[in-house]
Amino acid sequence: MKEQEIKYNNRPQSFNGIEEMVEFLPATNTKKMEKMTLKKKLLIVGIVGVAAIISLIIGLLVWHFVYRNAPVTKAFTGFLTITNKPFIDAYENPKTREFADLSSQVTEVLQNTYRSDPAIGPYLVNINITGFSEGSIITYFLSEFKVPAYKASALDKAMNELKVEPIKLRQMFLIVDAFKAYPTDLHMARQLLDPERCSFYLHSRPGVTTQFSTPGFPHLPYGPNARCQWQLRADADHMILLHFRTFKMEPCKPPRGDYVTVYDSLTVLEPRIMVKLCGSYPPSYNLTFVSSQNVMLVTMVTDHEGKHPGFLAEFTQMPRTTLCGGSFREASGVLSTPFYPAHYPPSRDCIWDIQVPENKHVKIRFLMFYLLEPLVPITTCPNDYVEIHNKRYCGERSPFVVSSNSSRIMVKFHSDESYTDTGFMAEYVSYEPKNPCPDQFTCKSGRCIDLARKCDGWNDCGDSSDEASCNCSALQFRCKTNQVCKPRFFLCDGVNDCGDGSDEQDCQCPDKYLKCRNGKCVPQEQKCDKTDNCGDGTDESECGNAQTTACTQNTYKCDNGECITKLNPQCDGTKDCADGSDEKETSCSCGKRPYSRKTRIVGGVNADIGEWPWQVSLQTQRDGHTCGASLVSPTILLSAAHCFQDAQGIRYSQPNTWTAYLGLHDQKTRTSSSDVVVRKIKKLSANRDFNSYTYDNDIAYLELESPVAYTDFIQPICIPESSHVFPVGRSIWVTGWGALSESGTGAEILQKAEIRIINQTECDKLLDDQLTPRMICAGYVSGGIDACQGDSGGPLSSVETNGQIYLAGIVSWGEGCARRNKPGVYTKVTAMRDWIKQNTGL
Ligand code: 4AZ
Repeated sequence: MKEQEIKYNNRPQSFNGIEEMVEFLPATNTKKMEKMTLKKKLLIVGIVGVAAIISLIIGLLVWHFVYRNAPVTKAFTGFLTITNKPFIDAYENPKTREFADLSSQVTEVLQNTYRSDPAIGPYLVNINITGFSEGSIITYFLSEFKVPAYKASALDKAMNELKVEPIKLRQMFLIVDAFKAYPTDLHMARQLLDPERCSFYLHSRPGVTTQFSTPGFPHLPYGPNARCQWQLRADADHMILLHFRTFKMEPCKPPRGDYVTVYDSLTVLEPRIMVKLCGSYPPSYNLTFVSSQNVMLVTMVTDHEGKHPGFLAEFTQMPRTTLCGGSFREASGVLSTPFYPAHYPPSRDCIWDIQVPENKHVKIRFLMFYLLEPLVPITTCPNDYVEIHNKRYCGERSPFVVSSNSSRIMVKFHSDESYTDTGFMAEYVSYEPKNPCPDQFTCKSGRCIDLARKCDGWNDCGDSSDEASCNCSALQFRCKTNQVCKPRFFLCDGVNDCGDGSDEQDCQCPDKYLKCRNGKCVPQEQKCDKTDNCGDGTDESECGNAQTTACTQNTYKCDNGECITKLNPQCDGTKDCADGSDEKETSCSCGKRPYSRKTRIVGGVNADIGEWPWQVSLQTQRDGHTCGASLVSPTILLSAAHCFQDAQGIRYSQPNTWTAYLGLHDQKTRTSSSDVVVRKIKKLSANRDFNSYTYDNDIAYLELESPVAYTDFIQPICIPESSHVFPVGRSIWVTGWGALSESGTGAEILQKAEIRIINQTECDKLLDDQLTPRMICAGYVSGGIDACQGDSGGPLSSVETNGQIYLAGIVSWGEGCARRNKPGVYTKVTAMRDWIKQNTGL
């Protein structure tokens, strides 16, 4: 109402204004008045016109001088070859007279060459010779230009097309060849140029391994805002083998953060980057690189924050060879990229010509395949690739098979001049054309799998051919679209196992109802009404900001006694409790893996070193490894009560029967590995309510004789609060050195298996109603492994969305191991939270 009044009042006022002006003009001499008005009008038009032209000119001048003509700085790094001069050692040291002399000669060559091109010459500011290397003499340079903005792209083009001519300099005749220059970041190039500023020049000697590291390693972390370079050289006709023994940099934060770059060149040349590294790698990761020539450059650029140890690297030289591939005439054999498992060298081409006996056919099984380059389409594979039957393969691939319908197959490998990877490792076998997989199932792809894996609900072939045309058993259901049989316990578990959603279709609540985690349906309007209508907290757990509420078993209790409704608020990065206790450092510094990268292992189920640093091996003198356990503090382990039942005259219930091995990976090295810490047990206490018939309350804690220091291999896992929910579909892992098959022997290397939490009701049906509320079920998703004898007491580790890892369960029991439709049973840690707190104080 008020607004309208204002609008009404304003308008007439402004119209009145104009009308008033007209009215006040003298109305007696209309002619004169018209003339005057015309003159005035012309004058105004003239003034406006002139002003417009002036502004246009000013604008153009501003644009010309400030933008179009404004000088921009451009820098190029590159190299050229001097073909009529021998290399001498003194050229390796920028401080020698010989270096200076040759530098000034090449600078002159470059100056003359640039000047001969009008798109380049006038803009040259500076030339720096950054190094020489053998072959004949390769000269590396940095050239700087100042060029009007509008001529910058012409300069780029001219530099790209520039050719150098043989040049006579005073008495010297330099024949130069193979000029190449690439745009570079001047700031970075200049910083690396300064020899006083963290630059190292290293030459490998025959048979000697030369080490280098980030400044201060291993006692001091590397500095912030660092620009370091290590120029590595080998003798003529040699190549360099560079290996990072330790690599612990800041976790990757692309596109910024700390990174180390390895170049197949002596200077920073973008197209010669072999690898860019960040984060940390476990010692088992083969971080080894091979150059194509006798030089390499390692640079390190760090940002302004973080404290990390850095790297320790070493390099050796070996005679240059481009040999690879070859003729293979045996019935079977192995092939791999040059220097596998080191990264293959850049600029290589190999051909394997494989011919098996005439009456057989041949197939190649790629067991490892890593030809990954950043930002390269894996459909066309333009850079590095393997080519068979005119089809290119690249990227990172899980094991696959390529078959030939003849006795011959040709495998081509190509690497371009930038970015290298681990490469591939493959085996070829000959086979009877009529029976490609004796005693096994032949997948459509030619792969062979165990007969037992046919129709088991898992896509073992990779192309689902093992799951086609199966009769579903009583414990299975059939997916709608692809007709594949899947275990019934996959129904309604929130994961789209069929791919078409048909296994999750009839599980929905009616319209306007919300589905609770426990399967109940409640009306939508009950969501976030501060009443736990589901009975499991679902309808109150995702209500924006954490709200305080009455405490129930489904709410998170803060240290100040208040309870909040938010789902899994612990250590999620947001302070939800008024006192901040859900984010307190003491309870959040757990469940972290020191190594961010994974080792690439053949076989798949071996754990990586340092991947499960809370995993403990509990051993007895008589039996060796007997049970697993999880480290939850410097002195406390959690394990299963049933491991500590006296039996066969052995006092398993006594602490002095046991020894704990922490930081262990391979049982063979338990006494020799420096990563392993051994502790006797001071105190052992099983849950008094443990029932040895039902395995209810299967939990125990052990106290180490003395605390352990946390290392890259020893870390605690987080204990979840009782309200913590582990939803289906999230990665959950079981690990241990238990039996590899139901009646098999234990593993030497720590094993891991990705499994899935299974709906309690479904699992109870499968296990004949043996579950109690203190148990959870989890079944395997692929690989056919499960927890088994010897895994008991070990962790069921849940990787939460923030990457932190929580102890969801403790390996407890099962009907056999990895049997179809017989998931493993785990002690539910959330149900034991109070017992843990009362007994350990944690
Ligand atoms: C055992 O005997 C055992 N498949 C542990 C776990 C499972 C089976 C047996 C689960 O310690």
